[in-house]
Amino acid sequence: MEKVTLNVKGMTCGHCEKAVRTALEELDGVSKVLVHLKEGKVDVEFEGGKVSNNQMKEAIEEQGYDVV
Ligand SMILES: [Cu+2]
Repeated sequence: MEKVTLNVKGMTCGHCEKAVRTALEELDGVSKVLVHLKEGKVDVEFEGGKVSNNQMKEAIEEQGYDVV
């Protein structure tokens, strides 16, 4: 299992948190998502061969948030 912390811009409330968390959880290979709303950070645990950082970035961006 691998871990990454993504810096996500634009999350302001519980709705944003849920949108980002759900988008990531729907990706095959993602096992755990922890959103730190105030810090604008998202911890992700995932299976390295199954999902890439780029896929996570795209899933978040599709929800309208920026990964920096
Ligand atoms: Cu919001």
